[in-house]
Amino acid sequence: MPIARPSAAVALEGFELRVVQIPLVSPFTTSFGTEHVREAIIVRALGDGVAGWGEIVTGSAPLYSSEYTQSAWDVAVRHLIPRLLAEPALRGDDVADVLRPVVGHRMAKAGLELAVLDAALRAEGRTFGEYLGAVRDRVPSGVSVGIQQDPAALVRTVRGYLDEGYVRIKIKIRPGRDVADTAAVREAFGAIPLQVDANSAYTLADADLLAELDRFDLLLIEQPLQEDDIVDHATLAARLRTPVCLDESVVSAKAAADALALGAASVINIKAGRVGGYREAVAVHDLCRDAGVPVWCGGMLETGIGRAANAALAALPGFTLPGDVSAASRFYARDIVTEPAVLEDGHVRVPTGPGLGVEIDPVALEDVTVAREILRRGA
Ligand code: NPQ
Ligand code: MG
Repeated sequence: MPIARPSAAVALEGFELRVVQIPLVSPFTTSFGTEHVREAIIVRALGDGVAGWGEIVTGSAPLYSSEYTQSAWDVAVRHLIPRLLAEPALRGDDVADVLRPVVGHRMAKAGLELAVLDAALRAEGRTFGEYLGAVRDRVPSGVSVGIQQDPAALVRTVRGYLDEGYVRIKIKIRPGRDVADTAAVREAFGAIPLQVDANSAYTLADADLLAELDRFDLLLIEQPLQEDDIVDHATLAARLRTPVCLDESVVSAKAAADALALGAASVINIKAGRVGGYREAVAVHDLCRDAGVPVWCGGMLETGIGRAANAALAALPGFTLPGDVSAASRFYARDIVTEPAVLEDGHVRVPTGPGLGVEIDPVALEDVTVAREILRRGA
């Protein structure tokens, strides 16, 4: 179901951008590196009497994708925000079209779109979930577990999350930390819903090794190969019993359709930042639903802003697998919203207030802000 009713238009007066650095409760190790601090960009869209919040989910270095803090900041300041401020009034629905001439930079675009949508929906008194087409008031919560010191430490960490109530475990893998780690979790916890994420760490030459994971009855293997290895993913998928899920490769609804047509994936991870916005994320959802392909909502270690948006997105009907929408406490001791997402009976609630339905804690935000710039119309 495409978005039924467009958002109201906002007369934009400017944007505030902030770089934030938020300490993680524990280091998060993936095949591309270890993070101790989450760096991200917080966006505030300033309208006539309304404001809205967004989040650009880039990290400090171009390791997960080509975008990173400084690239997103630069393109937002020099190219994206000037295009938005050139519009006398702008609906959230039209942000993607206005920004379309700029190639790529999808995370930057998505964060700006979210801020405009939040402002418009707050002004209307409509929730982000209603706008997107959410059909649930809470979503099942999975957790993404980083690579640990050794398999024994991984089992201890996973046990902690299972005790908290997370309904699905995803472990990060990389060459040398794959079969034994997966085996340890499967042996320790039996038939729990379990999947693995390689973040592009393998090549097709590793197909025999990856086929060893077939014996663990995984829900899926996420992004084993490089972002543009669509054909190799199709070749690999034909050799594995484990369903292949794409993350990094799915940069648009068109990329999702192409991957499905080629047999490169049978499950898709949807992240609004990676596809350039929430409207595009809904388009990916819609085409997968029409094709009978299960989707789930990915995570980018969002603050309470992006996390609220993800909870709303994950409440759409096609999200039939638990996502990486965890409680804020999975990553942060102190969030920048007044009511951080909590885990209740293995679920995270979809906020019910206008717009994103979360309020910013101004002191917490100020404490993590390391750079700030305000761009005004006509300035
Ligand atoms: C994934 N997320 O599904 C991503 C990877 C990821 C929750 O596993 C900074 C920038 C930190 C980008 C951490 C999860 C990041 C990041 C993880 C991306 O592949
Ligand atoms: Mg992933």
